Amino acid sequence: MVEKNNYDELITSSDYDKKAAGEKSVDFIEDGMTIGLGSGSTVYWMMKKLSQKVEQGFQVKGIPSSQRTERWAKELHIPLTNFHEVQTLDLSIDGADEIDPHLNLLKGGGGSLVREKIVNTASHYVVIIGEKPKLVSHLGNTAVPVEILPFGWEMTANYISHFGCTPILRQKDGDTFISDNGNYIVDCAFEPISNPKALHDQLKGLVGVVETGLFVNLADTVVISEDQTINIL
Ligand code: ABF
Repeated sequence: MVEKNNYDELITSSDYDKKAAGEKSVDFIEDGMTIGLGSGSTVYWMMKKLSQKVEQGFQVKGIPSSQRTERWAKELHIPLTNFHEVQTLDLSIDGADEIDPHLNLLKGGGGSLVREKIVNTASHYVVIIGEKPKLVSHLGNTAVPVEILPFGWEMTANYISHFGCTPILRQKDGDTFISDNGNYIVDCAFEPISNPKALHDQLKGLVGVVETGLFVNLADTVVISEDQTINIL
């Protein structure tokens, strides 16, 4: 595996392959590990490859970060566990929407950010599977998802707007999107985010905010393709 630390070089090349990167990320999983199973289509390819190794006798147990991931794991016969049984994980493998040069992430496009952040935080090592277009100089090309409580959501959204965005209540199939945790998500478009941690802390401090899609200082490695990874510079 060629380890790349030249971020700029990676951000320009065009050859990426979601499937290949997802499958390559399985190399980080060792027999006997407890793993966090992320969410999203890229993670699906990781899980398909992992299920083949489980079929060959690989012993792993996973905690899913969304109900969709849990369904995939059951379909693919990947053994599951939960935080009642284990409180720390050896490794998490997850996707992302944006990845900056410090491996800070913008996540939550799929609406699973809260459980993803819990699973990632519980892990000793976090591998993100990302594709070239997701590598950005600053987070904020797309809106930041913020999970908020339904009670008083309009007040919470108004507080959020004071930080320079117009929170949009996420919809799905013509109705308000409800997360796996029974909460709402507002998508908040900010200018390019120069300090993701500061913005996360500001948002997280607001009454009614459950979690943000800004994942700061969590990722350890990003797998870009079958022969390219990025580690913390
Ligand atoms: C999850 O899946 C989310 O945090 C992120 O928004 C999404 C990425 O989806 P995909 O892998 O399909 O691009 O990781």
